[in-house]
Amino acid sequence: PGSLIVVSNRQPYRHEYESDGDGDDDERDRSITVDEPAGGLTAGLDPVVQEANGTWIAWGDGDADFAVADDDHCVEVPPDEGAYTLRRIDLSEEAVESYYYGFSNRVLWPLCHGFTDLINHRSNDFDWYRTVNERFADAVVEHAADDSIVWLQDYHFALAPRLIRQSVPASTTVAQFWHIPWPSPETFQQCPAAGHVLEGLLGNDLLGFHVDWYATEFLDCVEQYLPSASVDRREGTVRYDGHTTRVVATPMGVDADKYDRDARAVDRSQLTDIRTEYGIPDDTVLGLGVDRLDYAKGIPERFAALERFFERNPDWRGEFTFVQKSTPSRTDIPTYQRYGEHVRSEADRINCRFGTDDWQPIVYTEDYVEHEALCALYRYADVMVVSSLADGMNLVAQEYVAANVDGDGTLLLSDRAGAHERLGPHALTIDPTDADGTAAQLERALSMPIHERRQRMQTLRTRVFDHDLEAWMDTQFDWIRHVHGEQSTATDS
Ligand code: ADQ
Repeated sequence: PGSLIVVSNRQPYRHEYESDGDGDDDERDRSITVDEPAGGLTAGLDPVVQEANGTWIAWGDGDADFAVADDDHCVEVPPDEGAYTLRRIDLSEEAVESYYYGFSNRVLWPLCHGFTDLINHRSNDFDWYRTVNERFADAVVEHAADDSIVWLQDYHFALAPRLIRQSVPASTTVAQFWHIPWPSPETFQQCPAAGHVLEGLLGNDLLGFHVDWYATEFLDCVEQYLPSASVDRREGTVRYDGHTTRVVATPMGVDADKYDRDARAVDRSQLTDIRTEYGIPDDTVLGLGVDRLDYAKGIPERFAALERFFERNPDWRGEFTFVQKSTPSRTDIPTYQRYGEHVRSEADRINCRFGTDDWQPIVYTEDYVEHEALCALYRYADVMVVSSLADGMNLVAQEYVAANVDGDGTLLLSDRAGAHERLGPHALTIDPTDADGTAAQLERALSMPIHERRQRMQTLRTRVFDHDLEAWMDTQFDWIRHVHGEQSTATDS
């Protein structure tokens, strides 16, 4: 196949332009710092796009002060190598408010995670979502040629695939990966413009989800809301408006070797530094939670289970510390502000209830944690708790396993996270809404014989290493080649 065009909301590189302060705003006087790709997917895709000399199209968030023409601008990245073109779509504040903070994160995010009471659909949001999807689609069409592969990421672009499909050569493959869950038809009923969203996605030649049950629910929704579509469940295809979309489940992995390597490079002194910084007594057993501060992650539910645990096990007071690392996210949305306040006040309340002069049950922090410190926490945490109420996959659970190089940690994992499909039987399964049950699993983890802990972690590690990010990427491109081949055959005949 030909050129590769990746589309995502977040850009892989951010350039910060700092003026030298002389006020003339001359570009040559500015110093430029570039943020490298952060986060699993971006860091994983970047080398692939580099190798393909492709194009990456993304919202130019944070580059607003760059003096360019009013239009989008293109830069060659990485900065000194120029392996591919990053095309930044410049969005107005109003567009961002409605497309990103609006339809994407006040409608599709709560909808797909089953929080229908948090859906907040404002009148212009869908129109802006469509306008932004059109902008991205137009940009893709400019770059697409015969045999190009267009690969869209996530729920910010439900409408673009159909727009792209209608305007590119038949030999161009349009694929998308949907990183969050897909809801049941009953929940999907609450989606404004539901038909447009489904039709948009059916412009893809390939549509990927993390796990089978999201793919199945997607097909259920298509059957229910687009009666003229024909769904072949055995093949996993939908035929709609003269076009076929293949729907697959391809669970994502993490760069396991990197976490393994980076965790081996840290030593106990880094953990000692972390303990000193947060006032964690030296000999306490460590629990860990690492999440974006998002209502889907079940952080208050986790705290409720910890409270139950300390009620039931007074002997563990002073002996077990839970470190919760949260990264504030989407803070322009009031629901997220309220959620943050609730999480912080619950941590305070529990700390007041059980804490002593030299020990706090929960060390809660929203500070930025460097990758090295994160690896130290992953390596030395005795128990990791992932208690999502809904979660497309959850990469944190897999990162913990990959970085747990001494092989003696225990993972408590929500049965509502996509990651449970892969890791379920070997982690300790929890129902995040059941505080008693979760507290009991924590007790079990803390009293588990070392040989059982090692055995479980060994199996988890095998799974995480066998299905790492590279394997996922290979699977994606195998499927893309497969549908590309099917298309060529259909075009030839
Ligand atoms: P997220 O909801 O952001 O991703 P997750 O899969 O856990 O959730 O990925 C978060 C990433 O950010 C991880 O790589 C993690 O290391 C990092 N991170 C999170 N909190 C951090 C912190 N406090 N400090 C440092 N790093 C932190 C969405 C979906 C998931 C899906 C992914 C990928 O919601 O279900 O697994 O996309 O498809």
